[in-house]
Amino acid sequence: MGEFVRTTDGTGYQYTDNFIVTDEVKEQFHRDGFIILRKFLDAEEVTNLRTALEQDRALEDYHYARDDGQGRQTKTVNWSHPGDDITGMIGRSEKAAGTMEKLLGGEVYQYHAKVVMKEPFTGGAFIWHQDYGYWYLNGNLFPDMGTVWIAVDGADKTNGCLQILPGSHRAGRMDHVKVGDQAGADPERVELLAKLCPLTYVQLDPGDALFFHCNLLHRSDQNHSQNRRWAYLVCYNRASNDPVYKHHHPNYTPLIKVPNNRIKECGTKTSTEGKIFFQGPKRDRDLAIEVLERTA
Ligand SMILES: O=C(O)CCC(=O)C(=O)O
Repeated sequence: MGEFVRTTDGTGYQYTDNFIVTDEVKEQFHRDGFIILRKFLDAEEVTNLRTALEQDRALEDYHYARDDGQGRQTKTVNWSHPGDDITGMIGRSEKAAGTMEKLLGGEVYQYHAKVVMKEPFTGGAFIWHQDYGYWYLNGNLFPDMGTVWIAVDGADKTNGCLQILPGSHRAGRMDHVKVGDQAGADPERVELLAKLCPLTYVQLDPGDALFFHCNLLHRSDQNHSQNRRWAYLVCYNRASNDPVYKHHHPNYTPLIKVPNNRIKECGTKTSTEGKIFFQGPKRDRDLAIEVLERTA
């Protein structure tokens, strides 16, 4: 990296109630592999979400850690179905699910949701990967999948914000190889692609959201700062892309969408009801690593 560092500062759309996914927005998503919606959650919504997550016992009870290969661990809590609490209402909202449907071109369902907890001074790193690098192994035949990554806390270069290679999704799914304790995209390919798709730091304020395609290469650094970096992610799959293997994420389960005002109506409520948390040893990365080992 030279002195000049690309960031997403100043890019993206300001989300308002009138926001619609125009052809231009869709074109951008297909060209770059992502769009940013600033103030996707307004101040009240993101404050409620943060408060709810901070009070949510499930984060303590169900989180799991993975070695990041650099001496630290990533900390994540992951569940299958949207419930009726604030996390579920966000995932089921028109502005999240409806926007993703327009970007991916058809009905979607929640493939899973998660909170990535990058704590001050201890938060771990994620190596370069495509989500479809894992999800392909789960029997999702088409890359008709995407994630909305919502900043619960401010995310910048100092606390390990997401880094992306814009446009890299157009390279298609890449081989993923074992790197340390994680499965990451072939490092040589990543390096070559980074020359054409310059690395960009996704700096977001609380409530801002990144919608990204499942083949977009992304990673994030450890958190060496005093500022926590939590994010809430909802991953979607097209209804038409029902996975052909039974695995630890759900098959097509109709998503009951709700109007955006239901997010505020929820206040700071959280509930584990109907969510189905990952507790056992089968996680995306474990599974991916196992499959890689079996097929190596
Ligand atoms: O939030 C991050 O830093 C990265 C999360 C991620 O890439 C993942 O959970 O697959």
